[in-house]
Amino acid sequence: MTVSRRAFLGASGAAALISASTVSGRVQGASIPEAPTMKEPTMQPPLVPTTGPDYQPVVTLNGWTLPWRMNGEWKEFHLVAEPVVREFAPGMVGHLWGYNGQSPGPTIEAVEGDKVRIFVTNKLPEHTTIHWHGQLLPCGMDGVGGLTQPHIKPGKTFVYEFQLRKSGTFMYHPHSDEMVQMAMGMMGFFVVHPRDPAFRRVDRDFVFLMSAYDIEPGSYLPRVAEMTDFNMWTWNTRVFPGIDHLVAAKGDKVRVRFGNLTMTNHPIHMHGYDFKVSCTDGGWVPEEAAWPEVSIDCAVGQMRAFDFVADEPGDWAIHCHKSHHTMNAMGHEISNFIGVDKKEVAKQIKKLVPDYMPMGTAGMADMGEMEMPLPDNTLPMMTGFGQFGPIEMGGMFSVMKVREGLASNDYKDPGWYQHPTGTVAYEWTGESKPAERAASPSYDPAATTEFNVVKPGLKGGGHGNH
Ligand SMILES: [Cu+2]
Repeated sequence: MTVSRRAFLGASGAAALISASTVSGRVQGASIPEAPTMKEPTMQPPLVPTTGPDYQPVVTLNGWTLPWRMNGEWKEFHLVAEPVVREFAPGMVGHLWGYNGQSPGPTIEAVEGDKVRIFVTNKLPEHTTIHWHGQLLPCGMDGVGGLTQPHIKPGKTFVYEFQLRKSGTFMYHPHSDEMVQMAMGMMGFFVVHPRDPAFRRVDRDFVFLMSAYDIEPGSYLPRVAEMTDFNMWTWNTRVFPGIDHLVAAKGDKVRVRFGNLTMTNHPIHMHGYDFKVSCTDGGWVPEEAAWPEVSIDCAVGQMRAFDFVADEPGDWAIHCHKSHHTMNAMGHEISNFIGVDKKEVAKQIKKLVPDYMPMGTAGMADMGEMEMPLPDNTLPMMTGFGQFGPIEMGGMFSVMKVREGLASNDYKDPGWYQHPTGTVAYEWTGESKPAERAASPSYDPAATTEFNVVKPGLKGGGHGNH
């Protein structure tokens, strides 16, 4: 039997290593690593490690991984807490707080056993701290302002140093004026890879954090005192159709990891597959104990990962199953007009408000095809187009795109799935057989209704890391 490095480090080995090198070393000299910053809200290529053990780097939806430098045996990172402008989807930005140019902050990736030194510079107008959610570390590194450390005042830089005792799925966020700072978008993912590169290895590993905002249509700043009534439900501070698609090659082992820093739970559902819950923020679920699901409820403050083998090609929806969380900001106060004939009242209103458009007498699906005049900096409540028509979604919705023959590091949007002939639901006419139908009937949005004016950038399939 071969002894893997993991076996060597496992349990008592890792504990011995940690106590032998009690993490205390103060930074030598005055050199602080540079703090890279990100301008783009699009998915950046995975950051392949050039030092230390091999691992499969994660891909952060609409995000990036923070580069580090080695300083002796320490891996050094530099986070800057600062005001940022984050695009939620083409057509809307939020004036938020985040790290290194974006909200959420960059994903931190390191390896079990690594000693990490994380510099945190505060460029906010108020004090902050960072809590390393789920990490096992010395109490004084836990980042709870007032309890385990002084708050980091504006303009100051603090240093966190700890050894990563276990691999898994973690996050970071402030523990200092927490309600305001998380409502403003301050959070980030933290992945610790196993020291044994073969342990629970997958071919594609996607991560996102869920956050919620209350941004009045036409405005830019979240209302930070809101407790329950949020109107922007996001993955990595993005909403459909602005959320990157998750692209996988047929046959890949795929992992999706997510955490919840909103004020309510999110049942995350993916079509086309059953999958296993493989990891929580408490650690790996033993393979023999991993349970099957098609939806995973993620409570506030929790993280979950699920694994599956991508053996079924297609465009598979992945979304929160709370239907209000796959909607954007507009019109949650509207009344239910289903079955009401609004023609007469509409005539009266149009005399006063020429732009007025009655809607909702049959349902609200017409809102997916029409575009009402919207206030500036506001997204339609339901929007996005697929190859067959309006998708009528917003918020926490994306697509798992499984395709044959993709290169191992190809995350580019492959466009819509070309369904094999005879495999698409079809209209019954009493005449033709399914095999005679076109593989992918094309949909021309311009042909459907005179109201169908789609804003540039809102058609599905066009985003991703091109
Ligand atoms: Cu939800």
